[in-house]
Amino acid sequence: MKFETRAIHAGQLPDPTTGAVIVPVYQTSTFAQDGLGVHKGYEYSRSGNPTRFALEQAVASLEEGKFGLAFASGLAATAAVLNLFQSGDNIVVGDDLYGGTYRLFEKVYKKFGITPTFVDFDDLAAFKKAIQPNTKMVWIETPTNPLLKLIDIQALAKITKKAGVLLAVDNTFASPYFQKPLLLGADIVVHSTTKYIAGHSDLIGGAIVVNNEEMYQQLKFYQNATGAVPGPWDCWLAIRGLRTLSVRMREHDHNGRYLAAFLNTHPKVKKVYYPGLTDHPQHKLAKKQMGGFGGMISIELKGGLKAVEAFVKELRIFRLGESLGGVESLMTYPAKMSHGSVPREERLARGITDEFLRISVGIENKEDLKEDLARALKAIGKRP
Ligand code: P1T
Repeated sequence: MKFETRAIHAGQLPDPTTGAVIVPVYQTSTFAQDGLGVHKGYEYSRSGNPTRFALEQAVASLEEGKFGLAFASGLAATAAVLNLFQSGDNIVVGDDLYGGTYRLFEKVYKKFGITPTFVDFDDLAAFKKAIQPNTKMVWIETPTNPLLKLIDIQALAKITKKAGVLLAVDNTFASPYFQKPLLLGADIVVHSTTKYIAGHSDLIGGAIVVNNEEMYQQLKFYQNATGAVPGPWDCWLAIRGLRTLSVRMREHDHNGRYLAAFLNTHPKVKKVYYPGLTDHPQHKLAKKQMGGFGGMISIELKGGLKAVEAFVKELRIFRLGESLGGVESLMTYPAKMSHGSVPREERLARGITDEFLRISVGIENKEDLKEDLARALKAIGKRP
């Protein structure tokens, strides 16, 4: 079955007890047992819940992986992956990534002896060089948050396989509609389902997809043992969202291309970061590795913080806020929002300047979105 069909049917068979076409919200903490140790596959909703299981199967199917696991947030999913390791282990991490993921590596797991080595994302050889005898995993996002850099997953997977380490890819920005890391050789895919998968900015969730059964069992153990599971309602909303993932992603991509082209020629914009632009350094790779370029655009304005302030004040359709991947357009200021947890020097060194903005292009009418941006850009440099 093709992607669009799997999105609507995978893991979503009619309910066995009633025939309900839509997976029910199994809003229950526990399940009655017929006798000691005799049950219908579910015992307690932290260890397993039918609505969650439907979501887990659906996400696994979209990633063309064997096993899926759902979590209470993207960071909970990332933490579950990190629980696979122990003190003394090293993880090589691409240096452009979500600020919260950076914080989890740097401020939480590091103190337990799992050390991250951050490497220059632009350099495949740097990843190879950074792998030490105690390295257990390479962790990347591609495209990255927020600089929208890409890395060749297939080439990196060759390096990690040869070195005998795992490759984990946070696929949140591309979504499985545009990119399937497991098919390119990755071992673990992680999602913040909060974003494109659920797609409506109405829940926080995460997911992991793997092909290796032993690893799945280990991750499932940590899912239950640490307990960061999503509730049935959030799972239901995520399922409802992912059924339209293909339709939404096509629109995000369509609007993204349109607005990136507009911004790229605007005199008040210093720089546009969008893999769909021919001047993006990894445009060729984006065409090879991804099925589309998506709806994430980052820009640098001319005129510093003052310009940013004037610009965001004039926006009417774009909402100023943290997050991405919803049907509505959002404007994020990474320095104070998504990457507020990255130290200032570190952030500036990576190119996330004080005039840097990240745009999550929604699926509203593209002309309306363009007009909104154009009006707000016009306000830059005007006396109040
Ligand atoms: O917010 P949560 O569901 O826990 O997901 C964390 C996360 C993981 N990976 C990527 C690539 C992400 O972008 C995020 C969350 N990002 C934001 C909230 C943001 O505004 O960038």
